[in-house]
Amino acid sequence: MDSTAVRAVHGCHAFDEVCAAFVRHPYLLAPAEALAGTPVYVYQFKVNLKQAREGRAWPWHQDFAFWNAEDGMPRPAAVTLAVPLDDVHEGNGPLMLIPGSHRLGYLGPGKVTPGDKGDWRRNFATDPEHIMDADRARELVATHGSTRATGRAGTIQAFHPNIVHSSSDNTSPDRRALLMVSYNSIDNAPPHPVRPEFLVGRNTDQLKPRWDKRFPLEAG
Ligand SMILES: O=C(O)CCC(=O)C(=O)O
Repeated sequence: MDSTAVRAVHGCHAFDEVCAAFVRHPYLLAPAEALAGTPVYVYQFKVNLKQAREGRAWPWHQDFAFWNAEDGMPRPAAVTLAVPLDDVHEGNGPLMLIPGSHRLGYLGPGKVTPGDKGDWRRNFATDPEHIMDADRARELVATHGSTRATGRAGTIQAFHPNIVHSSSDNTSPDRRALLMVSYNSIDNAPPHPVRPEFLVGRNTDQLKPRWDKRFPLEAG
């Protein structure tokens, strides 16, 4: 289907003060550091938009397959914190994850060539490169099951760069906007990134926590 609906917005933390404060909030930064096991910086910031009845699926994939092949990220020593900006339900295209698949390492489709630089624009379409073979994904679902990341707007979901995930079309009347901050270990920055800075953060200094009362986040 041809659509001019915006699919994603990237890199806002680099120019928008609210987004810059958000990525430094201790409620995000502390779990990111704990899960990465080191100080971190923002590798990628994006809001994936699935407009009502128009937002399209993402095929099964592992994020590290893209980050390694396109940017030369050395190791999957990163973590993504996803924060839904809308309530997410079964019908508006939730993330689907295969539990435990991050422990299996990189799963194909073929050999990942670090720094393999295709056209990055291609990977924002609905048929990106580096996706997983559909039969392989079906086998994994049969073995490990799958789970949908549904929940209220504002919940924080954390996932590993090797977890196999996908999402379905938004067939509902409700928008699904999902903010995703991918934090990378400061000792795991790609040495020679090529993709534009709005996709691959160039400021690899350790992020310092900053409380900000505009974000009255509740522990829960
Ligand atoms: O926004 C989605 O539904 C899926 C996004 C995704 O898998 C990704 O950005 O890696």
